[in-house]
Amino acid sequence: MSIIEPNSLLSVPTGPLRISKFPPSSAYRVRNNVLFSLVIPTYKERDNVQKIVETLSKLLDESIPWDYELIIVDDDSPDRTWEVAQSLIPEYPQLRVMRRQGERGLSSAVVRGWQAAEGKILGVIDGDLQHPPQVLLQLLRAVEEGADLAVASRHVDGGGVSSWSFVRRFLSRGAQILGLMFLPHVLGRVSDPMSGYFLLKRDSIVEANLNPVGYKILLEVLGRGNIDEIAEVGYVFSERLEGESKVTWRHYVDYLHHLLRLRLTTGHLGRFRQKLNFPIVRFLRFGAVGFSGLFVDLAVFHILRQIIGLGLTRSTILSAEVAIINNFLWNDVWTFRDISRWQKGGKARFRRFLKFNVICLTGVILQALIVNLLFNVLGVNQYIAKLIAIAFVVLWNFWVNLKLSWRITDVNK
Ligand SMILES: Nc1nc2c(ncn2[C@@H]2O[C@H](COP(=O)(O)OP(=O)(O)O)[C@@H](O)[C@H]2O)c(=O)[nH]1
Ligand SMILES: [Mg+2]
Repeated sequence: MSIIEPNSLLSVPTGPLRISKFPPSSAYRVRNNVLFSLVIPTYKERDNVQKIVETLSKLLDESIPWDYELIIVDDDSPDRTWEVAQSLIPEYPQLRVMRRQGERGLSSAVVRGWQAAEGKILGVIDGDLQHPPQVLLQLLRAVEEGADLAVASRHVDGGGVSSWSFVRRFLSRGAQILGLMFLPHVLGRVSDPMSGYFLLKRDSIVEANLNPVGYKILLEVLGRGNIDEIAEVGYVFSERLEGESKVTWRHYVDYLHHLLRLRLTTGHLGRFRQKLNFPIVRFLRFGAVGFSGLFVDLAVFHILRQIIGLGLTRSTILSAEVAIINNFLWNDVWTFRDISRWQKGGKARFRRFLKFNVICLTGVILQALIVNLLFNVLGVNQYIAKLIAIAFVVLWNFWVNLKLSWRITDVNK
């Protein structure tokens, strides 16, 4: 076994974004689990990192000495924030640092940090000092006194935003109202669902399939966690002194995407879909890809026949194959993206492609059999027979590909 330096970087958890009941055994620290793990996501915060670590360590050393850990999750910042953070470890032994290189994004950074965390209480705070550290102790007390979740809120007594422009205030409130209309059972539970400063009991999100996009990790926790009691503590979002905000228009689009995803997978609709146990969204994508394949098939067929002058049979087979390749690629990068992400490499992809190909070709044979059966034996009109056969084969293609090509044991809609 190799000996790992005490101030080496934390390894980045891989696989689904799920928090296990028991913390991971840490390779280089022999100690009991700590009470509280606070994740600090950073991206280009080199000038803030020392100050935030210093302030938080001082605060927590006074209230729960040795019973906490600070986990900086840096997304491989070009300003090398992770390196600055790492150099602080000797001085702040409760600090751990993760440098993520493959994935990016605030919400998933927080979940990756929690996955590596040892605490029974998990938390998140911005790394730019806009979240006042003192509020942390109030949040901690609330969870220790029984709350499943304690949220620092700008919209209760004592809360506010210090220097936001009218546009940002407007967008923030607009986003909240839209979310309330879309997902009242999630956003209606707290006064500031956009807050990025909160603590929760590990048990309340254990084994939930977290699937966050963008910035709003609290929505994910509220939507998928098992949360009864919620506490809120007011805070004023202060001005940034160093570095700059990473919020762009892209984050508003991500937010809409996130709302839609939560709408489809939580609450009544989510429960209905769970009972139905059919991956509807995936199936719709598969159908859309199939539809695109139809046009590819026809276009290639046209080129081969009219421009190249190839024979009918060859053109038919070749154009069908091009359509199959088209469909495979779209399905691989879109319909089944979440699965293919974990089976990287050209070889694995090629294997998926071969299976996809065989399954689709089997589908064609199946179609011929069904049409024959319906038309010749049962006397069904030939077009209706063809339509029934297509519907059946699309389902067949989808289901068998789901189970075999992109092998999936746990359907995470
Ligand atoms: N790891 C990680 N951290 C991020 C990312 N985007 C933003 N952050 C951090 O998340 C916190 C809040 O981001 P910020 O841009 O200040 O958002 P704002 O305060 O709402 O304007 C800061 O600590 C950022 O460094 C990201 O993609 N990955
Ligand atoms: Mg900020």
